[in-house]
Parts: sequence; structure tokens; C-alpha cells
Amino acid sequence: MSKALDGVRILDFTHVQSGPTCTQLLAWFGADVIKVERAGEGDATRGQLRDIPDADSLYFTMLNHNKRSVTLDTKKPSGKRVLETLIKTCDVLVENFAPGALDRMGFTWERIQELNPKMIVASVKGFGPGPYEDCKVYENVAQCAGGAASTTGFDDGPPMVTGAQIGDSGTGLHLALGIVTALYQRNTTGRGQKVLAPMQDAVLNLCRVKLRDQQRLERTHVLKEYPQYPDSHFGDAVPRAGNASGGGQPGWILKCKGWETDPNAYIYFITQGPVWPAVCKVIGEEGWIDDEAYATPAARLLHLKPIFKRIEQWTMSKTKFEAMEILNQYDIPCGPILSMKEIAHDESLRRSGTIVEVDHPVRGKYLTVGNPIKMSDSPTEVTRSPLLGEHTEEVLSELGYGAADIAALRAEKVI
Ligand code: CAO
Repeated sequence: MSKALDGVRILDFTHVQSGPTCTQLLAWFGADVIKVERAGEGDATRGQLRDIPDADSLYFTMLNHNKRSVTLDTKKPSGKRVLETLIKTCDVLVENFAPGALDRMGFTWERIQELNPKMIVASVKGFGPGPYEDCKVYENVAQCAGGAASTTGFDDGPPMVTGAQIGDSGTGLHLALGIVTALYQRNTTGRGQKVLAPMQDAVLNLCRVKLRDQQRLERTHVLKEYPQYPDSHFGDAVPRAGNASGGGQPGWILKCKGWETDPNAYIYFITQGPVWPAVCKVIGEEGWIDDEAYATPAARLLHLKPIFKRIEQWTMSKTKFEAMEILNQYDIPCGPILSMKEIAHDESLRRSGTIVEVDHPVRGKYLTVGNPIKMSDSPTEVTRSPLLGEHTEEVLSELGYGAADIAALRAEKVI
């Protein structure tokens, strides 16, 4: 079957996590992704957090599936010439170097336009224009500067980062959307364009509801669905909300049977308005259905802590999976806290191709996260990440380099 991005060629100048997640998605949608890496060393993540000596790390393999790898020293003149040929023959250049690195290499936007006016140049940077635009940025810096950390955690603790890589993988997703949109626009304009996804901006986009709450707080001085209500004070900025739901339906994480020994024996429980009578029946508090202190969502906001304490007495008598089964019979929205171990063994995620087992010639079999976006006419087959420089000769031959040219580049240590 054909793929959505068949025929699109990506010059993948990305490294670490944010850029590689973007180009991996494009590869899964069918683009030919040619990853250009420094000769000898390659993407730094190949060697980071290694669990098997001399094998590419899971950090690298899990971010670089379905790509080809070319080694090239793009600071040497002959390496620059190869890069120029690649620029002329690719549709998109994706990069996430530190600010200014591409310019210092001699590949300014103007130069790239000269070489290929149809080229889309897509970049991840830590920050957009402003005081921090020249800064190097990693995941947690973006989480902090994008508003996520100040609104995550508990009121009596410090700001907290989340395990979801919203700064890196979140920005990669934003960039991928920018790229396919630019490709679409190029169909009518015939021109390339610059696409920029700053990590701070991407995190803020994902924290949109917190900027909503900031404005509600400034207007009303209270956020009634936050755990600070009704007992403690609000300051002038959105506080950390613990495990409160980000929407209009109050929720919290509650203990389940086994919590004393299993750190993940918990369930997320949402007291959605329409199913309040069902919640009362399940936990054996039918009297709350008509009690005016509990009967309406507005009245319940004053009593959320004792309500969740009472529901927790019920959830503690069930495992998280038993609770799920019972609550779903009543359409009560809830979710088990799943450990990575449980997710790794989840049969339905494996069937859907979201958890995939991949075979690698050096490290053997390992699990990865496949394409989370499912398309009926463009299915994804996850193939292993390339070894460093595995496709250098193949790609150079496609670009018209003969065996003697390739040998000369190798002797010069350019590839
Ligand atoms: N041949 C020759 N030189 C190469 C090369 C190649 N194939 N590929 C890269 N280089 C050079 C770059 O040109 C750069 O050289 P100069 O500093 O002399 O201009 C150098 O390698 C290092 O690049 P870098 O500064 O991007 O790398 P770093 O490890 O120092 O910084 C990071 C890493 C991620 C902090 C930085 O790239 C960055 O801020 N990127 C933008 C934000 C981002 O994507 N962050 C997410 C990373 S995932 O957590």
C-alpha cells in the first residue's frame, strides 16, 4: 500500500530528541528520511544511557526508526558540497542545532534558498525571538519556561517537571505539523518556507488551559475546582493543582487495593455531573443524590475533599482493574494508573501497533512505541534505526557519486 508522504525526501539534520521525533513521524508516514550525522560519532544519543556495551542506546533506537543514516563532516569543503547536493534533491531540511549553528556552517536561509528555492527549512529552537533566543535548551528547561512546571505538583512542594516529554516530543509533533502544512502550501506557491517550533511555545500551547485559569483567577480571585478551594488562599498566579482535573469535571487520584505495597495501585476518578447518582449508588451513599450539600456540581465543589475521601474508601476495597470494570458499567469516567511494566505487556497496545517489538542486528529485540497516529490508507511498519553511516554509500551513489569519489571522501574522513 502507498504511504501518505511517498516521494517526500527529508534531509534530517536532527539530533537528541525533539528533532528526531519529528522526522521519525515523517518517516512513518512514508517520507524518505536521510539522517546526516557527524562522521565517527553520530548523534550523541547513540552512546547515551547505554544498557548494552557498544550497541546503539535505546534512547537513539527508539527515536530514529525507518530512517537512513549518512555520515558527513559538513564543516569540511567536500562535505559541504555533498550537503549542497542533498539540499538540491530534498524537499525539507529539518534541524535542531543550537541557535546559529547552521549559519556558522555556511547554510543560511538565503544560501539554502539559492540552492533550492522549494526547500522547506524546519527548525526546533529552545526559544523564539526574544531575550533567550540564543540559549541552548533541553526538555526540562522548556517545561519550566513554558509554564508547565509552575502549574505541576502540589501546593506545598516545589515546581515539578512531568515524565511526558512535552518539551522535546511535544515540540517534534508541532514541527511535523508545520512541515506537512508547508508542503501543502508549496503545492500552490511553488516556494519553500521557514518553519520554526520553539520549545517554550510548544509547551505553552500544551498548557493552554493554565493560561485560561490565570485569566479566570485574575477576574474572580478563586479557582473553585482547584484543591486550594475552599480552605486555602490563592495568590496572583495559577497554583499547582495536584491531581485535580484540568477541566470542568472534578477528578482526583485515589488509592486502590494493594496501594500499601504497589506504588501504582491507584485510579483516576472523575465525578462527572451526569453520573453523580451512579457514583453515589456505587459507593453506597444514595442519600447524597438528593442532599442539597451534594446534589449539584456547584454545591459539591465545597466538599470535594471529603467526597473523594469517601469514594476512596470504596476504591481501596477493589483493585484498580476491578474498580475500572465496575465503574465503566455506569459510564463513570476513570482510568487505572498503569506502570511502564504493565504498558509493556499490554496486549491491545501491541495489537494496535503502538507497542512494537523490533529486531536490531547489534542489540537484538527491544520494545518501542510505534506510530500513535493511525491512518487507514497509510499504515506504519516500524523498521529498526540505522547503524551509524549504514546508508552513506547507498545515498552518495543515488546522488551520483562514483566509487572513486566515495573512496576519496572516506580517505579525507569526510564520511
Ligand atoms: N558535521 C560537522 N559539524 C557538525 C555536524 C556535522 N555533520 N553536525 C553538527 N555539527 C556541529 C554543529 O555545526 C555545531 O558546531 P558549532 O557549535 O561550531 O557551530 C556543533 O556540532 C554542536 O551542535 P549543537 O550546539 O547543536 O550541539 P550541543 O550538543 O552543544 O547542544 C542542544 C545540544 C540540544 C542543547 C542544542 O543543539 C540546542 O539547543 N538545540 C535546539 C533546542 C533543542 O532541540 N533541544 C532539544 C534537545 S533534546 O532534549
